[in-house]
This record gives sequence, structure tokens and C-alpha cells, in this order.
Amino acid sequence: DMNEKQLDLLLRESDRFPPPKGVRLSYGTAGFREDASVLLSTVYRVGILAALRSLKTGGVIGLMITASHNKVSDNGVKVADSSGGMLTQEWEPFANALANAPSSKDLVRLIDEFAEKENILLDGSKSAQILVARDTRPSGEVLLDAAKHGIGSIIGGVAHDMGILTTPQLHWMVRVQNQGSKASELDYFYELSNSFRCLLNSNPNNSKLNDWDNQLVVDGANGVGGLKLELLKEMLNGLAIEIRNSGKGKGVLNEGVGADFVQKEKIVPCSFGSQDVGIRCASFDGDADRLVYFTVPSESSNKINLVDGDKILSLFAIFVKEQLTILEARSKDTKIDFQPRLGVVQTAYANGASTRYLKELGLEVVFTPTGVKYLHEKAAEYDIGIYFEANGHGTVLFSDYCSTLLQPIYWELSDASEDLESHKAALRLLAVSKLINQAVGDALSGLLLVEAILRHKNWSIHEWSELYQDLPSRQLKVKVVDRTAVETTNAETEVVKPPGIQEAINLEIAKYPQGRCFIRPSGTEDVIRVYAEASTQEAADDLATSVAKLVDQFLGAGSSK
Ligand code: G16
Repeated sequence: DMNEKQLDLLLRESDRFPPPKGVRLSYGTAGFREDASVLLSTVYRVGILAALRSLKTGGVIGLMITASHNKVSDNGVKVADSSGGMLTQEWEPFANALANAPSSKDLVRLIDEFAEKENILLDGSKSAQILVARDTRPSGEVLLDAAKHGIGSIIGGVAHDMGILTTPQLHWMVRVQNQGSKASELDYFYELSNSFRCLLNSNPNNSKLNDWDNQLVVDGANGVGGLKLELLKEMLNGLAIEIRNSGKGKGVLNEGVGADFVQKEKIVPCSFGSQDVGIRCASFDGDADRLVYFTVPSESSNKINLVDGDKILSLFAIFVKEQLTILEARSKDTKIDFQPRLGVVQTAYANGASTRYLKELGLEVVFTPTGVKYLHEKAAEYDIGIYFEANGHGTVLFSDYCSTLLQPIYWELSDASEDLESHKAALRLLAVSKLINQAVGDALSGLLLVEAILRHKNWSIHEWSELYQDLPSRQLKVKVVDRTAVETTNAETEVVKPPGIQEAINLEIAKYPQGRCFIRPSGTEDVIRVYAEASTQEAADDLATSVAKLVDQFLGAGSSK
């Protein structure tokens, strides 16, 4: 039962942010995403939710205004939970209800009921601390302001405006602040650059840093990632990085640029071309939580050779496994029993060749539906869990067991053994655990880890890319009347609704050697996604096209099903 003051405040403020008419909002793969023009009330209400979450957990919560890879006119809002990860899935139904409450009165009733159910006291006796940030979208400022009003609508709610950040920076700050450490942007840059340097210093090849073949060109998607990489670069003296599509020029966010474009279209992004043949290139997405690499193989074509999230995962897995093997060989030298479980997590989008390769390396591979919230949760079940989506979203998680044991193992090995490699292996794993974002996938820290490992192995991007050959694949989007009509199961590999479509898809798949294909509703765009894989590019294209036609038949405009 809300006190009078709280009730008045909520009613007064929420009247200023009426919900859009005729729009059904839904908490998707990564929060709410829509055309920016309809989001004011949603963002205001998510501000309220973030404040309630902070009261519930007693920790700092993050609120990020971004639509990541979506087009520039879209925007969205994501919540970072007190762990730094995605908002607990248990609160998603409440988020949906809040966003869709038709009137201020309904909204207040929902909040009152939910607070009571969750034992959240709305009497102002505690404060709720929320870090808020946004990407570079022009609609971001106004939406951020609405979020602040939402936070301020709960008595005790305090919004700390962190300005323009990458999504992973905000998640990192929330996590680190809740651990009681300093968590400014500068602290983030220090942590990344120090642990990166530590990895380079433990490099057996001690390779020179300014070799021409160490040149790296990064596509910043005309978003926040390029801006932040410019800053980080200042602290990485010796790393030759050229940044294009940094957001300072005329280019439009995510338009013909960025990780989503590069990974899905497999053609060179704007401002890349024949001058880049053979050079190591990387792409971020709009809020820098995704990373893919690529090369331009020839001057005469705009096709790229993609080095996607699956290959980043493979590179990380090889490196981590190697260090663990070195440590294992010396395990008798330490009194500490250290047998961490290593696992990798993928989704149905993982190229079949990558899964085969990882299994051949002797790794345990598990699958979840699309969405970092699912992969992260699964990876956290291991002592070292590596997860990546093919689109470049992923990270390496170290359990408490690992982080607490690695430091004493390192000390013991430094004392006891002549074998420098084993104590370096412990040091390397420690450095990886600090470098790679423990809260969420992060293009900046992912990039530095890739760079460090390539130097460690003395590999060019070509050697890395040739770990295995991707099966040809194709991705398409199909606009339908109602994408929620499609329901899937088995980590999204099978459709259960509408009836009949899976059987029709199976008939298509059977026509192609090594054919694999699935469809699923996107949780960030208003489309059905189609993924197809086969032994040749032509076959993958044909399979994707014919299944896209099926989707249109079953669910397209004018469809009666
Ligand atoms: C978000 C999620 C990713 C997901 C992607 C696409 O990425 O964080 O886990 O892979 O959406 O999702 P969907 O296929 O459902 O549209 P981002 O980079 O856009 O935040």
C-alpha cells in the first residue's frame, strides 16, 4: 500500500508520459526496441522498473538507451541487473505489463501489487541507485531524460547520468561498482589496457608490435564503439589501429557498416575496399557489444572473408585450453586441487563446421536459444564458460572458484618451479579474466583479447581463419503480419506453430546435401529470420530462399493461417 506522497508523484509524472495508442510493446531478445518515436512512455516506465530493481537487490542497476544493431531511427532500452548481466528473466513479465499498462492508474496499481509481492518497500527509507547511459542515436537524449523521470518517480530513486557509453561499458560499471570497486570509464580503460599489456608481456614470441602485418583497421559502425576505441587506443601505445566509420564523419549508424551488416551480408562495409586487401579488419555494432573480423580477399570484388563469432570463440577456446593443459601438467607442484570445467555455448546460428571443430578439440558444446541472456546463464554453469553467437556477441566467464584459485596457484608456481611457462599460464588466465568483460559480450575487450592471442600464437588472420572452413550459409529476413505466430522449440531449431510449416521446411532441407535450416521470430526487429546452411553457396541461397517463400505463404500478408 503506497503512501500518499509516492502515489501522487507516480500519477503526476506518469501522466506526462502517456503510452502510444495501438502499439503492443514486448520485452524481446534484449529489452524493448521500437521506432524511437513511440518509446517515451516505455523508457519512462523502465526507469521505474530499474528503481524498483535497485530497491529489491540493494545494488546499483544500469539502464541503457540503445537499439544496438537496429537502424538509426529505432531505439530501445536494456536493463543491467546488479550482477552486471541482463535483467533477470523473472522480471520480464512485469516489464511487459508495465510497458503496456493503458493508463496511469493501471500503472500505479501494477507497481503497488508487484512491490507488495516482491516485498519492496516504497516508503523512501532506502535509496535506489541507477547508472544511466545511451549510445549515439539522436533520439537518445530525450529518451534518457524520460528514463530519469521514471527513476525519479520512485521516492529515493537517484539517476547517475554516465553520458554516452557502449552497452558493455555500462554493464561493466554496474558489476564493478556492486563489487565495491571504482568503476569510472577511466577505470574501465585501465583494467583493459593493463591486462592487455600483461598478456603481451607473457607472450612467448615476444613479437614486435609495429610490424606492418600487425596493422588492424576497425569499422566503428558510425557509433559509440569507434569513439571509445579512439580513447582506449591512447593507452595502448604500440598497437597500430586505424579506426574508420568512427561516427565523426557523415556516415549513418549501422547503414552499410558495422558487425551486423558485415556478418549478414558478407560484403565490405562503407569506406573499406581494395586498399584493404589482405589486411586484418574488424567490425563493431552500434553499441559495441558485438565484434567480428574479416578480410578483403580481392581488389575486384566486394565480397569479404568473414571471421565470425564462432571463430572468435574457437580462438579463445584454443588459448584457454592450452593454458589449462600447461597448468595441469604441473598440478602436482601445487597443493591446490584445480580442475576447472571448461564449456562452450553456441546457438543454432553457429556454423555447423565450428561446432564440429570445437567437439574435435574435445570441448563440451551446448546450445541455447538466441540472446545473450540465455547463453550467459548457461556459460555461468562452468568454471570457465565461453559463449559466442555467430553474430559476434560473446565473452568468457570465470567462476568464483576460478578467480579465487588462479591467484594462489600463480604464487605457488612462482615460488616452486623453474618452469616459467606454467606460472605464466596462470598469469595469462588471470589477465584474460580481467580483460574480458565478465558482465556481457564486449567488442572492445574482445578485440584486445583476439589481438593478444594472435600475437601469442604468432598467427595472421589467415592462419586463424583457416582453423576450419565455414559451411556456406545464408540469412534472410521476412516481413510477416504477426511474427508472434511463430513459436519454436529445441533451441529454436524446430517450429511448433503454425502447424505444418516445419514439415514443409524439412522437405526443403532434404533436397540439399549437408542442408540445415531454421526459422525464428526476431526479438529485436519486426521480422521472421531464416537461416540456411548447405554444402555450396548456391545451395544455401536456394534453401534460404525457398524457406523464406514458405514463411511468406504461411504467414505473409493475405495469409489466412
Ligand atoms: C541482440 C541480442 C543478441 C541477439 C541479437 C539478435 O543483439 O543481445 O543476443 O543475437 O539481438 O536478436 P534477434 O535475432 O532476436 O533479433 P544486439 O547487438 O542487437 O543488442
